[in-house]
Amino acid sequence: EQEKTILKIGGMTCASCAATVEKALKRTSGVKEVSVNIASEKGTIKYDPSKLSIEELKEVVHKTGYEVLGIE
Ligand code: 9UX
Repeated sequence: EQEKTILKIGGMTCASCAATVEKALKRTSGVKEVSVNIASEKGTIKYDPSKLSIEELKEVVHKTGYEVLGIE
């Protein structure tokens, strides 16, 4: 099972910020693919919805110190 979501992420001001968010998501169980784009401030995530929810994905981002501004 796989779903794709795009999170709008706030507070990333450099490429290192984006890498931090990307790494945190990548090591989360149930996350299949992650791409965080600093310019668009969007994180595209493919994940298994039977393993984790969008709320949990948002929490991972929040715990890295950035904000989830919305879901697309
Ligand atoms: Mo992005 Mo930071 O710079 O200390 S990782 S602002």
